[in-house]
Amino acid sequence: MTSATTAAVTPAEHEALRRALVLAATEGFDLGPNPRVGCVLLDADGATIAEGLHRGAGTPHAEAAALANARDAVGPDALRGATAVVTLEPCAHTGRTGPCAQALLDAGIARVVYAQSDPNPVATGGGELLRAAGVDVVGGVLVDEALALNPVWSAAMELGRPFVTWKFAATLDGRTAAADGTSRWITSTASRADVHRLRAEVDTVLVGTGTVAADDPSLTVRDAPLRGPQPLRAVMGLRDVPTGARLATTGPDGAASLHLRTRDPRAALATLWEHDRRHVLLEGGATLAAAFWRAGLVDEVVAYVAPVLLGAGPAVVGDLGVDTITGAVRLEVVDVTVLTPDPVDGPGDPGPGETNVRLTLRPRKE
Ligand code: AOF
Ligand code: ZN
Repeated sequence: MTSATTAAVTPAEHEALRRALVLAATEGFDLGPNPRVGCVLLDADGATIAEGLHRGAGTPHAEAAALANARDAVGPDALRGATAVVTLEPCAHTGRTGPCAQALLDAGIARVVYAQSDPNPVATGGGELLRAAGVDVVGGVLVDEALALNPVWSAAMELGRPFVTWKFAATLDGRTAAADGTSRWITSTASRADVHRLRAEVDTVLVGTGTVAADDPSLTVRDAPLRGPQPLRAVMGLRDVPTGARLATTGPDGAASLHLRTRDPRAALATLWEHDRRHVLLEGGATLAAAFWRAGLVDEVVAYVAPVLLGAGPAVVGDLGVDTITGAVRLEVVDVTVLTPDPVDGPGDPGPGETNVRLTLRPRKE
């Protein structure tokens, strides 16, 4: 990995990289299998020739978009000796589109400044390829900012599997239903709306076949703006999914479902990875959640907690194999948000109009 101090780049390059980060953050597509990437091309005086950004899998990469824009604006010759400033190391692979490192070389680019090294093992190597061809290459500038642009994508690429967020909604004593199975309404309208916002941020929602049998959930995004396709509705387990199950039969156009016939969380994630999935929202139930914890495959927790006590009923998570306090699974809290009721829900009404708390947590790294 190459790292660099800001001294290795000119003020114009530094400014261009900031501009590329803003471009990617404001106009890039932050869902699906690919990262948000921005690119700015500078002439020898540090003036901007053209900009480009990536708009989602299958569309041109940021570098290719910037090169095309430059050719339209000033013609191909203006690129000889130019500098490309990119938020991510240019790719070296032929995937959905061609290799950007080669495209930059072919255009006559003399210098490349990038932020994050490409963590994708399939695409990495562009920096070396360019350097070997005689291009002046500086990587590792504004890395934290570039990582913040694609935190889930970056984590998934490092892990080589989808990033897993476990979501649950429960009473203060960690129960998801009463002893007789009834569960309406434990969490508030605001909590339930927030779950839809959360679903709209992931590419896959995963439940066990037991949850399908018990609750028949539809698992679609309904009450939140959808910026991309509906998440894939994946079901894991050996039991059959009933032919009339909501998640297999109903849903808006493009809301696909997939049955993973495995009990092994790692195998399930490997299959989802093959389907280009980067972010899985684990939504139930307790046995499935326990299996993911036992396999060390939970990366984040989002907990909706209602001010309700039941004292009996199913717990949010099954047996974790913990029999003494030193074996406890310890998490750290990264965010606490109070979800206040909307006045139309009737503040103080049991259930819909109550105040809930959303906790975001991460497993502690030993
Ligand atoms: C992008 N946009 O601007 C850059 C990317 O599936 P492909 O062929 O589109 O390749 C995706 C990989 O290419 C991605 O994981 C990343 O490693 C690299 N660079 N990808 O989608 C871009 N520069
Ligand atoms: Zn590329």
